[in-house]
Amino acid sequence: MSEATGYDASQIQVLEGLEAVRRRPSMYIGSTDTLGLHHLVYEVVDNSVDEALGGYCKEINVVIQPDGSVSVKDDGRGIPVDNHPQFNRPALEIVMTVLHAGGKFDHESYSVSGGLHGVGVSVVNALSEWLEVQVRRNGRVYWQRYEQGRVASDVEVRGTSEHTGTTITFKPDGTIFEETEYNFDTLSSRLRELAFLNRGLKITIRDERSDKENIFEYEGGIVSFVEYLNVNKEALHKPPIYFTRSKNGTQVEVALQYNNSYSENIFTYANNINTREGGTHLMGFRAALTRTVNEYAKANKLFKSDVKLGGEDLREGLVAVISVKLPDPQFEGQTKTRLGNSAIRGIIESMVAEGLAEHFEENPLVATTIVEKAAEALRAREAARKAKELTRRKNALGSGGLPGKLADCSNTDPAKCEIYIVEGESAGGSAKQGRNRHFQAILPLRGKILNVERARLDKILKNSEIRNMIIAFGTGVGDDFEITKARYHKVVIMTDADVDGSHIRTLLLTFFYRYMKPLVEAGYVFIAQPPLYQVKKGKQVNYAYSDEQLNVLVKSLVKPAIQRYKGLGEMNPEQLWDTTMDPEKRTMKKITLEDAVEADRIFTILMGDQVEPRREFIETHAKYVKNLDV
Ligand code: 0RA
Repeated sequence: MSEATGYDASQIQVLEGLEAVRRRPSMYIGSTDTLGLHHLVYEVVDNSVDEALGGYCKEINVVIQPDGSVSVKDDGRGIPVDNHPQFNRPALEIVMTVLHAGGKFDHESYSVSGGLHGVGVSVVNALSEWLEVQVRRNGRVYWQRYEQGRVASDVEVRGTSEHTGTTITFKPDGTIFEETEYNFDTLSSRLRELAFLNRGLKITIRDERSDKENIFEYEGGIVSFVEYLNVNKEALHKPPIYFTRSKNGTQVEVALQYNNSYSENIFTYANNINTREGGTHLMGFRAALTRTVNEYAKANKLFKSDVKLGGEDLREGLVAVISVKLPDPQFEGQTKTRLGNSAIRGIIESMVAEGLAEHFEENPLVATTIVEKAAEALRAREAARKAKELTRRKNALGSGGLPGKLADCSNTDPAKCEIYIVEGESAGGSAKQGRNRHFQAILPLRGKILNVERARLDKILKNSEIRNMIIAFGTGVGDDFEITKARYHKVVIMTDADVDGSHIRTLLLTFFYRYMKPLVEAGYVFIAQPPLYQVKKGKQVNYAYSDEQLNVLVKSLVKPAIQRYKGLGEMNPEQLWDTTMDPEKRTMKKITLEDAVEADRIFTILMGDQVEPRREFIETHAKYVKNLDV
């Protein structure tokens, strides 16, 4: 940059701004782990999507380069390059280097404020080892390079172009991020979601490291999204219900479809951000759904007596996507993913009630199907209530009412306590002897637990293994689940390293995911990693936790004796402690729920009642299924 004009007071401000981002990156992108790393891409893509929302951009191409950089290309208007009067520098440079300049000087689309997104591309620039931007605009191609957020070259004209658009290529700074490798599937999931949410927008992703490619383009928008979520389930009506309404600058789009399962799956978005913690738009939707279906049933005399369907009855088998676009969204909650704008609740409720009522009038068959499904759920709920009472009463019995099979720990501080769910009575016995009884509790499971994907809560609660878990955890279950009552902050699944063990693990994870989701979200669920082999040479005993480790050990020890562990039961208590339970030495896999869409699909496929998709999934993901860590 030119010394004479460039380095004035405003430039010093710029450097201070970006320096603040580099000093405290988590304030701007949430974290510097792999989540934060992926947020860099989302931030750049969001800017391109903003162009699409304004009607200026039709296609976005993301490429993961072999050198670890990522490029995001769009065919929007291109970032303005003319001189910015306040800074006396090209607008492009300001957008890339000034915090919150975001650049939308004149913008009227729903760009996001607050939350993790919408912090601006300058944040990505600040956290990149280098970043290059190319702008196609005014018949020309412009280019500029930055290093760690600082201008490394003036804006250059590098040719001509008949098109408009922006390409941003950046390499995340390895001195800031703990992890710098991009995951194709993680990026793909978010890009697919964005393509669903923005009907007709074409988003492609190519991985130059592996030659993988995905193209996402959905003419059906969120209707396609609901069909995608339901693809392995049996829909009760086709196509999904869809309507959209706008009022005072707030737009709502709703697609929903019931299936014959018992779980609910609602995805809500505010300005394209997945509001995992729900919020006022979700409350408005729920209230409208309950009210409208009850009103329809009453007006059409579908019930003999005075039946009232509850909100929970209408959730059974419901798959819905709710997408609202609003000015100035307020994001609240622990992960800033709950929509807080209080006025939205009423607005959404009235818009959804109107849209639904209209759809029911025009499609009475669909309306009756939904009423019948909910009425059946109501009957089952009555039965479930009785079963739950039973669990609760047992809970209140003497000695804390804990299950007889539970070997509890003596510490009473949940944050320090762990519970091992152990496959089989014999392994359970070893674990009880080998554990540290101060903070480790053991609950052995007899055989397999019930497949919760194919049963209602009332039946699930009749299963004694499941009841024992609920009582031991102390949290309750389903709608009554309370994370603050958890008696352990680590729930460790410990099963054999064979097909049965992996099946039991999946059954348990499905149960936690469907009925104790906050437990998973809180990061309380772990999978123990017992060794696969014992490798012995004379008195020296080693353990291998993978085939790779085994190979290394065999090479270094020369002619050792190898024992393959088929089950936990083959280890004595001391070995079990040493290899799998001792916090000083063990490794455990934490279960995360980064990608709820994918998790739901996997559980449906693995545990649902359609055989064909499961066979296909297992054939194509055989290795993954063996090690399922959704
Ligand atoms: C500032 C103003 C305008 C567009 C943009 C920024 C813009 C930013 C990005 C980031 C990635 N792709 C982008 N595309 C556009 C409005 C431009 C105008 O008024 O012509």
